[in-house]
Amino acid sequence: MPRVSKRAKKPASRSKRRTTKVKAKAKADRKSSKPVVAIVYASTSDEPVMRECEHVLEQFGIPHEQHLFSAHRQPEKTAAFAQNARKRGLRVIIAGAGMAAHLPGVIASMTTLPVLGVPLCGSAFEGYDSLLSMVQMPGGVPVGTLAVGKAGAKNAALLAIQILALSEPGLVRKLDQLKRNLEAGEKI
Ligand code: AIR
Repeated sequence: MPRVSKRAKKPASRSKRRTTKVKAKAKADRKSSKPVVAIVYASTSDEPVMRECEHVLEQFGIPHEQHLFSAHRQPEKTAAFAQNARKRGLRVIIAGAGMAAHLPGVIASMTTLPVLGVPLCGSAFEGYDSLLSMVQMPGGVPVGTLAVGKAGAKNAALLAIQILALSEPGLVRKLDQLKRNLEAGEKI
């Protein structure tokens, strides 16, 4: 009589199969260098600070894309980007703007992807105006708002990586290493 192993593998549950599929897709997207994070900013004046996002994403090998458009000056381009972002395979959007900084909020109103806002300074109010424009979103339309300026740009990229790390264990190892580096006194 054939012996039946007690440890015979049970078929994976539907949710487990789906999680495995999502993880495999995330990994495949990263391998194919398909952008998973978009960095958007409203003016060339914002570029030097928003470059900090790019540096961090590059350190972690995250495929990303950049766009320059403003919710006020190019409203249709902003809408088209937000409406197509998920279909194009993006997973997180980082948007930076100064003054009456509506870019992340407008994008967030047209997508269900997580949107991270970086308030930028340069106006008479030194970023306080853009901080309030982003952080004071009405209920139902969240924008994860970071600090004003360079620290916010770096942290937006790190937070985007932490979101991606929820389904990519390889990124968790890199984030743990960053914590050790910070503890040893290194700066990002
Ligand atoms: N801005 C441009 N369109 C909408 C907004 N909120 C912001 C830019 C920049 C500031 O206005 O994000 O920080 C000044 O832009 P510019 O192009 O006049 O130098």
